[in-house]
Amino acid sequence: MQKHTYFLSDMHLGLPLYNPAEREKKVVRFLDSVKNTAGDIYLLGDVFDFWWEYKYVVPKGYVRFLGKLAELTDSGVNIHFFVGNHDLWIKNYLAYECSVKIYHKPEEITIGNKIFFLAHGDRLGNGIEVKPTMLQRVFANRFLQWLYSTIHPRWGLAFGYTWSKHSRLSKEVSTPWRGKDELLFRLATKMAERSKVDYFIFGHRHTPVQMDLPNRAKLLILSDWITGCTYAEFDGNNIELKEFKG
Ligand SMILES: [Mn+2]
Repeated sequence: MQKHTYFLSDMHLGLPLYNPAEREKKVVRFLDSVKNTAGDIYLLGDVFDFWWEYKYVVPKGYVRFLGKLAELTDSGVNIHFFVGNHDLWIKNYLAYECSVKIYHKPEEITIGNKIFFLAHGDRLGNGIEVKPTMLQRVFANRFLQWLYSTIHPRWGLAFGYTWSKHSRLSKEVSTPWRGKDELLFRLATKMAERSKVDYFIFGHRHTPVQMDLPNRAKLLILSDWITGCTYAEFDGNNIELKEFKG
């Protein structure tokens, strides 16, 4: 049987809103439901609402989710983890403990006879990767990351959780999709005109969208798993946005 490929994003695990325990269980039920059909699973960012790992310490929680990732990779499913703007500080713990492959940049990937352009969807613009903002530069600065790591987790993680929750509540609660005015649509259109990419798949916008692009390419935006649960499934020939009903 031809194995299928699945794409999901923006689970924001740990966000203390809309029943976080049930959200984690729903994601786990989804992963369990595809374990026999999946060859590859792509997690396209903001899997965790906030993640910071220290040399000997990782955040509490997520045991069902992490256990399911390990179970799937142990059984031969490839799990790919693109970091988002909420979990860009993922280092090597998940790769080591759950055999997940971590990506810090957008990637062009061939699956079957189709070409996919995959990214979380932040920091993208007409020049593909746009100049980071001041805050993004601070977040990505190695020295500041090292400095932050020296703060005791009691305070380092507490600060991170507060920032993350505030950031979600203040500006990132799903805003309506503006169609052809959206940056991700314009970027994908421009790329589709001059590349062989078939499918552009992003998260970040928290609202499911499917739009046609030049050269018969398609743009797919995944929903979050806070209030929705739309994922994309590729069967080797066709791709479809689907809602998880489990
Ligand atoms: Mn998000």
